[in-house]
Amino acid sequence: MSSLDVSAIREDFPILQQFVHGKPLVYLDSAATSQKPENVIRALDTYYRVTNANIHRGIYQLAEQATEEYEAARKKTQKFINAKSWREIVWTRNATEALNLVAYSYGRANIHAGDEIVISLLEHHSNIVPWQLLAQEKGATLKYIPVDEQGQLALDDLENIITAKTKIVAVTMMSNVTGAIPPLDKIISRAHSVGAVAVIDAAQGAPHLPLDVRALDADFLAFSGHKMLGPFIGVLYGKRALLEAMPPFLGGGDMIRQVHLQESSWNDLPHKFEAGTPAIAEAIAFGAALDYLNALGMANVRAHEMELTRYALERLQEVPTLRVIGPADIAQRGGLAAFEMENIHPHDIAALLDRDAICIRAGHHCAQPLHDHFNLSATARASFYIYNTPKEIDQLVASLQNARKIFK
Ligand code: 7TS
Repeated sequence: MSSLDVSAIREDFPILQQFVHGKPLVYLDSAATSQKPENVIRALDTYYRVTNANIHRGIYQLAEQATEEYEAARKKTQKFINAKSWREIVWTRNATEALNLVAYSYGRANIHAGDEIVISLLEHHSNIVPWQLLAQEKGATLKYIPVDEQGQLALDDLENIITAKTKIVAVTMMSNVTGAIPPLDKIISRAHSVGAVAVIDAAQGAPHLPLDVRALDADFLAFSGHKMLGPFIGVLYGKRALLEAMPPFLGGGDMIRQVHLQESSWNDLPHKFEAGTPAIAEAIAFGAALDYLNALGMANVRAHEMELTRYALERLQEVPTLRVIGPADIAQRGGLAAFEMENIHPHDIAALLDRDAICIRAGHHCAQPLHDHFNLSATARASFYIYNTPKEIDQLVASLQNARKIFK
């Protein structure tokens, strides 16, 4: 019994009605990008048919309406993550750009030689490389919170990793490989006890888990709209006092108050961080995606994914030589299963599954240090969302059994 009415949900996703290679599409790659419901597609369509104008400058009806809808979507985002103010919500291209914004703007103003930046072995490259660049430029040290054998963060030594020298702690809310959901409260309170800021990569967390930035006490938090039913747009949340004190990231129109020949002054938050014409239609349609998720309830989304994951882990055990990585405890993991199979490369698994119209991902999933740690060059990964069913997991397992026979 699902917490969601999945057959009704599936009706809302046009792409899921599709046949690939003559078979119904089984989409198990939502960790890469989610599919989009009718109301999001309609919001994009309506924007271009009815409202299209540039925002924040036109003194005419269309421009005012576009601005109003764009800013209304920001307020929906504020509510969705329980931020204190809409000024704390900055639109970006994606989670990657949001994390880079923090590394460039906050990082370059606050990190000095000898400082330490702490991240974890679970991180996606988006939450590794910006910190490497910052540490190299400033002569700072990059340290890693290790993982245990189940692919969950090991916090036993946290006090020796996050120290008085630590200025930034940047960790994921959910691993896109092991699915691990780290105990962020412990990490954030340790960061704050040494005066460091906590940056949370919620690219996988925000789409799948209830999220309250104030309860979490995150200083910065980044996520991508496209992984949570929305279009290609990203969000950076930052505590207002921190954002106010930060220098701009990109310069240009909209982010300024006044421009003179040699210097300029900056616009109010959040516009200071939104140079140039933003992704207006995408922001508005992201608001529609949040309407959709709010109507389902994030607690129900989480419960549905826990049920599916429990079923998937159980059924995948039936496939000989298949080994799933990640925590065994469902409460500690999100809705995905990365795995390896003896004698079959993950790319071959994905290619064989594609013949059955099953979409999974194969590779290092932009988490190469984690794969290196486990001595894996690649894994195959099935990831789940609100529209996936136990029947699709049965199809996945049948197709994997068939792949094993072919490669035997
Ligand atoms: N952080 C995590 C934890 C992610 O899983 C991803 C994307 C990102 C950051 C970057 O998001 P972007 O929207 O800025 O690209 N993860 C994946 C994935 O697992 N497969 O494709 C993209």
